[in-house]
Amino acid sequence: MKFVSIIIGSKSDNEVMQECAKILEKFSVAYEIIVSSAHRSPQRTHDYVLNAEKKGAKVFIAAAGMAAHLAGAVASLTTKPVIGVPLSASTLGGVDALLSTVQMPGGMPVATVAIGKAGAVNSAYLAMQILALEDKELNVKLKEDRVLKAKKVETDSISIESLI
Ligand code: RP5
Repeated sequence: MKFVSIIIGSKSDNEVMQECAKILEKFSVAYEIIVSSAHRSPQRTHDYVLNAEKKGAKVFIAAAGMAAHLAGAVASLTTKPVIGVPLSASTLGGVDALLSTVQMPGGMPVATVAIGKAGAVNSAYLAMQILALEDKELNVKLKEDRVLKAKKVETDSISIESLI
């Protein structure tokens, strides 16, 4: 079965990454979420990625904080698209994870999104946009979502004008 694989570096990353899971659920996209660390459990990460690909993972989302090598490690194990979510888990506020995740060498891409909650949400949307290349029904849902977002901007503008 086709699904999105979400790997988080620690249980402490789960709360933010539930924002990603919520969006996938809203669009009825199958996913699984596991804890596996590039540093603390490299063998588990290795075995999981190979197995997940065999089971039908089409896109990987890897989220980690601090010296966040998880997305890069996942990218080294698969040619499926890997989305990296840098998380704020230290006094550096996620900039450490951002640089660790985004600065991949040429030929080993990690599509890196924003730090924290916005990145978690965008990782879900980006994963769905990738799946939607071959899934017309999902593509329609994503287009409808954009229409709703545009309508919301219009509604918000009206309430601001009425305050003047
Ligand atoms: C990273 O270190 C994890 O992704 C997490 O964001 C951070 C801190 O992990 P814990 O010490 O909370 O397990 O590997």
